[in-house]
Amino acid sequence: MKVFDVAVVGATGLVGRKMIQVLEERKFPVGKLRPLATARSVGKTVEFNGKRIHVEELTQNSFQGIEIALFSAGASVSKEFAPHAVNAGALVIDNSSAFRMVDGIPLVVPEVNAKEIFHHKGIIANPNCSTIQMCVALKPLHDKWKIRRVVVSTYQSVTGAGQKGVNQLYAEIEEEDSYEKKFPHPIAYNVLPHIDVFADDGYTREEHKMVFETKKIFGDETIKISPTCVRVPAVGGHSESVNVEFEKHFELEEVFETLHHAPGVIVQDDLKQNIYPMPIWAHEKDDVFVGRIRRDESTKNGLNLWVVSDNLRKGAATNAVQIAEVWITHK
Ligand code: L14
Repeated sequence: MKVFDVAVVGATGLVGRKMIQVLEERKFPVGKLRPLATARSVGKTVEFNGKRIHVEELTQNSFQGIEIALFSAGASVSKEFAPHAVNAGALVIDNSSAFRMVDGIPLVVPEVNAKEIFHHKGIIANPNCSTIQMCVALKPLHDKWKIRRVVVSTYQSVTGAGQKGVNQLYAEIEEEDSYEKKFPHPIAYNVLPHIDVFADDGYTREEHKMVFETKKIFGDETIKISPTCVRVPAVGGHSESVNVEFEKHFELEEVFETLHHAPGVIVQDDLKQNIYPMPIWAHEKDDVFVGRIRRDESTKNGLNLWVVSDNLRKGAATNAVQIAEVWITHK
């Protein structure tokens, strides 16, 4: 069987480590694995298929012989080093926001627009985590009833902000006095309507991503999206309250049926047993969980959903590895 030499850039970060774990779990045909990170992380090791592998310093020459490079070290690292990986002949799958909205660069959720994978010119962008899980849940519904407008509020895990975000939550709970503050306010016992940085229009960049990336992934500029992105002291995944207005009439049973058969979706909706999606259940799973499925009686063709997924997995590492899996089917 053909195997592929794979680099992971940002190998010691939360997403980078998850990428390596997911490559192993899904038995991706890896020849050599090359974990790359900034000089600070050199000396660390990662474990892959029972072997300890030393982390190497990321340089322009890191990509010799590499066929697939998974990037998750932030947008500035991607902008600087992805071109070197492409020049070395690698396919870059980039988890940062650097290239997502660049014309001609595919932005892919395999359940939605896998065919875009074959139009790449060296780089494929992995969408924002909140956007991925919403798109997986909405795509099969959009196909049937055509979405006019979405109002979404997110409840995002501290893991989205990386290890420092997780550390701040635990340090505050443990009442430690010295720790690096990742968020501008306490996150323990609190809720912050603020993810990524503010833009000039009063929205955050995270909210912008949900609007623009969804349109690009669906290939449909007509979908209207009104987002509010919120950090909550959760760890296992992002949650979203999603209110949808369709063009066409639907029956609620058809929505259940459609989601039940949708790829990557698991319906968790048994109110008598208090079953609905939660981050503690989504944690370490690769699916998108959908529940609280009910009609919005306040408008025509309205629907409410609650959508939860592990943002480090389907929202990042798993989606990236799934893109690579589709690509190698044609190699
Ligand atoms: O654009 O802090 O992929 O939760 C996703 C995680 C932006 C920040 C992205 C967070 C990031 C976000």
